[in-house]
Amino acid sequence: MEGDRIKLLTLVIVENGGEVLLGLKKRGFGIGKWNGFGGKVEAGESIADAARRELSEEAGIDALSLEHRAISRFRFGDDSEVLEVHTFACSDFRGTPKETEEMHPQWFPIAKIPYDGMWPDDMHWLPKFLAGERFQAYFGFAGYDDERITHIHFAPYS
Ligand code: 6OG
Repeated sequence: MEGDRIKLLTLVIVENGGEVLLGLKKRGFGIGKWNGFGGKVEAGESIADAARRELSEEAGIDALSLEHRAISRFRFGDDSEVLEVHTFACSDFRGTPKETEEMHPQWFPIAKIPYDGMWPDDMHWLPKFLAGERFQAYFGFAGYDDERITHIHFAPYS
């Protein structure tokens, strides 16, 4: 909407032979949740470069290729800020995931992804994402202190 402040963020979902790498967030926004790896896009940085940097900082691995597959937008309550999360698939990387100050990484078979311990939007989009779909999504949350989803909308990727 007009007047919205857009905050650009990245998220990388690492896939390897039917398993997905998730990290248990040890601090900051989403603490205690399993998620992909990512964070804020810094001034002067491309979105893909930010995705690569955050993956390296948080999981200790280097992406050799990244595929931009989704844009998800999140609003909490009637806040004018919208989080715009650019989500990439990575199936080619160098290094072995290691625990960092921010994340405890772990591989999960797709059938055992811990949706109960993730952001509640994830169960709506991650299965599509892992099936190779590209999309845009919008999720409205009740508020910052109330993570119930009030709106969901999917649109074609563009
Ligand atoms: P830092 O603030 O730690 O980056 N993120 C979300 N991920 C999911 N799956 N659902 C959400 O629903 C999210 N909101 C934010 C983007 C925060 C990281 O968390 C992701 C970033 O990778 C609300 O720098």
